[in-house]
Amino acid sequence: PKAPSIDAVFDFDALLSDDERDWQQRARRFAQEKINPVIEDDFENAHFRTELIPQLGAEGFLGMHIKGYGCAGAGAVAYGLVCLELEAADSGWRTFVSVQGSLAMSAIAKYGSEEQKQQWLPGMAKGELVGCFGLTEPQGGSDPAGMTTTARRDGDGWVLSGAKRWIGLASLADVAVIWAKVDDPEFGEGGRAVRGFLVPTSTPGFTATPIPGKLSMRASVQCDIDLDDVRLPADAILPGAEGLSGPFGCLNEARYGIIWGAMGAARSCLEAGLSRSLTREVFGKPIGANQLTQAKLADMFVEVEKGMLLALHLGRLKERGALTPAQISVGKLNSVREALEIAHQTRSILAGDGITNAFPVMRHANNLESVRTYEGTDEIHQLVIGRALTGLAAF
Ligand code: TGC
Repeated sequence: PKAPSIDAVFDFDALLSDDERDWQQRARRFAQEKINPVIEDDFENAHFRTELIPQLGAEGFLGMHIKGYGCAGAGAVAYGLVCLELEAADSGWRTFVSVQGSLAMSAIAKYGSEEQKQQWLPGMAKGELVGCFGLTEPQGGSDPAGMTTTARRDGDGWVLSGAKRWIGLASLADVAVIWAKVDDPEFGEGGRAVRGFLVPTSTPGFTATPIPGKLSMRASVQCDIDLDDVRLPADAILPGAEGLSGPFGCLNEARYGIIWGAMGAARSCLEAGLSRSLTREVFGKPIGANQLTQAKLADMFVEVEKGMLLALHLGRLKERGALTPAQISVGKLNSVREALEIAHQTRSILAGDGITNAFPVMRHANNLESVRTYEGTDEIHQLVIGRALTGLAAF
C-alpha cells in the first residue's frame, strides 16, 4: 500500500504564491539530490561537506532575504520554506544557512558601513566567503548581557580579548562577527556598550577550534573561539549597532528561520513513520492499521500542519514588518518542542529499527536537542512569552 502524500491531505501549499512554491521546490530538490544521499555517512563520520556551500550560493539561498549586494531579496515566507526543506534533510544544513545568512550576513547588512557591505556581502551570497557570529560565551548563552569579551582602544584601532563558544562555522569562516563590550564612552556606554566587530579570521590572535564529541549536529561544525589581543583597525566596528539590540536583531532572523526549519525535521520523521507503518506487519497486519498507531500518526500530522500554519502566520507578519520578538518566541518554542515530540513518537513506530541510521529519525532527534538549546532555549522563550503576557520580567 502507498500512503497519499501528507501535502495532499492538508494542502498547505494552496496558501503559497507561485514564487514561494518555486523556492520551496528548488530547495526540496537540492535537499533530495545533494544532501540526502550523503547525510547519513556525513553524520556518522562527523563530516561537514564544504563543497555544498557554493552550490547553496548558486541557488540563491545564502542571505536570500537581503536586498542588493548579490542577494536574492526574497520574502520571509520563501526564506522560511527554504529553511524547512533544508532541515528536512538535516538541521546542520539549515544551521549553515542560518549562521551565514540570518546571523553573519544580516549583521553586516543591518549594521555595516557601505564599505563593509561591499567588501563582504557579495562573496558571502555566492558562498565564496563564509561568516560566523560570535555572541555566546563559555559560561552560558542565555544572558549575553553578562559577556566578558572586551574591545579596548589602541590608538585609532581596537584590541579584542575574550572567548566565545558554540560558534557555528568558525573554524572555516573567513570573517567573524564578534560582539564585545567597549570601554570607550564615545562608542557607547552602559546599556549601549556592546558593539559588533568584523574580524577577518586570519587576524593574529584569532583561533577557532571545533568542539569534539558532539552527538548532535555531527554533519556541521561548532567551535570555541579564543580572542588573544586581536588587533583591528578603526573601521572594523559595525557602525549601526549599539547595545544588545544589535545581536538580538540578528537572533530574531535566525529564530524565525528555525520556526520553519524544525517543521522540516518533523515532516521528515512523520513521513518515515507513516511509510514504515504500512510495511511493518505485527499481529498479522500493518501496524498502520492499528488504532494506537493511527492515533500517533494523526496527532503528529496535526502538529506538523499547525506548526506550518503558525510559521506562515508569523512569516506574513514579518513581511508586513509587524513581527515582534514575543511572537518569534511563540513560534520557536512550539516548532522545536513539537518536532522533538514527533521524532520520539516516530521512533516508537519504527521500533528497534528506529535507533539505526536506516531511518533519519534519531539523527533528527539528536539534532533537535541542539536546535532546542541554541537561539534561545525553551525556557528563555517561555520567559519572553511570560513577560509579554504579564508585563513582568522573570529573568
Ligand atoms: P535586555 O538586556 O534588557 O535588553 C537589551 C536590549 O536588547 C533589546 N532586545 C531585543 N531587541 C531586538 N530583538 C529582540 N529579540 C530583543 N530582545 C531584547 C532590548 O529591547 C534592549 O534594547 P535597548 O535599546 O533598550 O538597550 O534583554 P532582555 O531583558 O530584553 O532579554 C533577556 C533575554 C533573556 C530574553 C535575552 O537575553 C535573551 O534572548 N537571551 C537568549 C540569548 C540567546 O538566544 N543566546 C543564544 C545565541 S545562539 C549563539 O550565539 C550561537 S549562534 C548559532 C551558531 O553559531 O551556530
